[in-house]
Amino acid sequence: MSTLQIGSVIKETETLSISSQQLFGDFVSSLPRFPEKMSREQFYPTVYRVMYLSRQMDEKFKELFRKGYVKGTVILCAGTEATSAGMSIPFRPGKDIISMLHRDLGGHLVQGATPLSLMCQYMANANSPTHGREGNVHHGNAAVRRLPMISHLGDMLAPAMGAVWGARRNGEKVFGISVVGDGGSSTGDFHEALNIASVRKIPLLFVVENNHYAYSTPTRYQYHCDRLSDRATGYGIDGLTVDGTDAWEVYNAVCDMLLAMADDSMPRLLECMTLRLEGHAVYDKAEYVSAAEREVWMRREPIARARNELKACGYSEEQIVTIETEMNDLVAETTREALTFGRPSYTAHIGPTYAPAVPVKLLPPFRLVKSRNINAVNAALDYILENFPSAAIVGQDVGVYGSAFKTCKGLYEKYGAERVLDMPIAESATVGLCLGASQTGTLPIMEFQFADFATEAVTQLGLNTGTWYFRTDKPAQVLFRMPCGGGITLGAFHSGEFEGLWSRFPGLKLLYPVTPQETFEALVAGFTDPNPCIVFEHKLLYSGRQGPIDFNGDVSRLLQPRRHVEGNDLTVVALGAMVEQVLGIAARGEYSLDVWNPFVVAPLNVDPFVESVRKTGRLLVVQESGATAGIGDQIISRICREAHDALRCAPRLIAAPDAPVPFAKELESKHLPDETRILNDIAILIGDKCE
Ligand SMILES: Cc1ncc(C[n+]2csc(CCOP(=O)(O)OP(=O)(O)O)c2C)c(N)n1
Ligand SMILES: [Mg+2]
Repeated sequence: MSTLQIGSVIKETETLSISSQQLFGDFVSSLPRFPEKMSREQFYPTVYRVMYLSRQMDEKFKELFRKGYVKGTVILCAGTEATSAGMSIPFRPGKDIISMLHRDLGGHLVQGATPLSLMCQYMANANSPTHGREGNVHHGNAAVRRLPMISHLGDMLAPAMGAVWGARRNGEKVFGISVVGDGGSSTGDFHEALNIASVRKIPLLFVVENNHYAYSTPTRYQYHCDRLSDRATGYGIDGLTVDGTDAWEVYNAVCDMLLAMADDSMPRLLECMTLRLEGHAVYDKAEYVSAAEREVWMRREPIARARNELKACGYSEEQIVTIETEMNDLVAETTREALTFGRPSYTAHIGPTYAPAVPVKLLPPFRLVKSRNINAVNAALDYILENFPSAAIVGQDVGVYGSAFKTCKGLYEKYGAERVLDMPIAESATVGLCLGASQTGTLPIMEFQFADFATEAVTQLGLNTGTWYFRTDKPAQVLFRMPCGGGITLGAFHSGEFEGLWSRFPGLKLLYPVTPQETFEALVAGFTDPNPCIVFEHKLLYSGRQGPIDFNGDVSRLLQPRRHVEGNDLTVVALGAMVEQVLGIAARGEYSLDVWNPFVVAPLNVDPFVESVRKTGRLLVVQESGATAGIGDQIISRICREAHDALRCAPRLIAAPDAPVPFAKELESKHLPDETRILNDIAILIGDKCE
């Protein structure tokens, strides 16, 4: 017989018929969660089991690392167990949003990650929850709201905040917990997320695991305030510092904060003063920690403290050893089983980077006899908000003001403050908010005021959002809008396109419409696509030519390159405002041009261009940005590789110089490609030199 105490309930089970893993699963699923709270006597046997297991798994990971079964950055949790287990127990698995850090094995265990799944993750074997795609500590289960880590410290906070926000918008009374280290608390995203959570009243518990070091850097070189929790005051929220080696103190603080959050729905900041008893990772001997410092730490060693508390609660040495033996058996059984799984294979386990298209019901048709692009954007946003109740627009000045280019005009009045939200100047955390919200039933649309400012969010958008599907098997459906491009004398920081930059991040879809019809379709298709999509809206084209919008309600075939003019002598692929320049030339009828807008800039489909080049034998690509790392060179190199036999001469690229976009009109107009340059290249390609 084996005894298992959960709170006050004692279960007796036949160890012969039920595996240790199953027993532990039962234990976790019967843990009391908020608003239930355990007494001290119930708490210690519960938490000790988790803490002890976490430490034993740590030891096993070390051993497996030495033996070569575990690779990569093996980050150990020794010293953090009381904080990790104590803070996580109250949260409701599958309901509340959980985002933990690399030393939170205990937290993952009480939130339902099985020891076997964790062991397989560390071994990166075929049974690993990320299929071996992601690093040891980057696991989670987005399907049950346990969001995975990425390496970039601080960037997990905003998605957790967004997931709480997204769920609460749908009436779910959920909370969230998101963990950061003392080191991570210096990142911009830490501050951006705290600020947004406070402004928007999002009940996320921010926990700082302060273990006195970030890698080798002591906290005196990281911040200059007494307590990190003091920073809460600056955001108008409550903060508290507790002894993170005392599980009961951590647990009580979290329970109290949850009660308070249920009352006022405000976020809270909890700093847990904890320990890192090993080096940063297995390869680090932590020689920078003095013997004296370590000796002080060891007096607070959390497992020994919890063991003593267990004795104080009336547990005999024999009973404690029974718990420890059960956990040792569990680790042994788990290791044995984990070692039976094979290695992942590229074909079976790598998985797609993009989420497959999901059938979207036929939407209502939409028609406008005449529109400019600016109205096309407004009409598309209105159409989306009207037809998708879970859609919400976030961005700077999108509310009453109607956004910088007035593309959101009237939407706030029509749909209200819960669906059109002004955001602080915090692009990175706003992207994170959108990513998180996409996981809990909200469909966010984020407007960047200018495409240039999206560089503030490269990690959140390019790395976190872009790789989300690959890492979690769950789509991240978010539409990002980027007003872009030059030609209106706004200088180097308000004229960029950056489509080449964003094309370097697999997982993102980039759409670049030109006409009002394309603009409407790009926004609706980008919104309904299960992947994160960026729509580039060229600012010069906002007030460009008028055209009709005739959308039949079918989004299934919109993401295709668009041919604007059919011709036989030269294939011209152009982007953004350059399409209009080329169309002006084509309209004069002097040359027979086959003019294309790729429309989907990434992932790039060059098949129609290849077909066109097979007809014309010549290729010109025209883009507004500099040549380096641009889409133009991507198109040319792909066509050279795929249709070199059809090319009668070398393709040409027209691009701006690789230089900042200058401000003065006279300078900018020379910087950007113009009709003269395009005509010149057309003449070269179609003329005698290209026979
Ligand atoms: C943005 C970023 N910069 C640098 C790193 C490299 N790095 C990984 S862990 C670490 C130290 C983290 O310290 P802390 O946040 O205190 O967490 P702890 O490891 O102490 O739990 C550093 C510098 C990173 N992961 N992310
Ligand atoms: Mg630290």
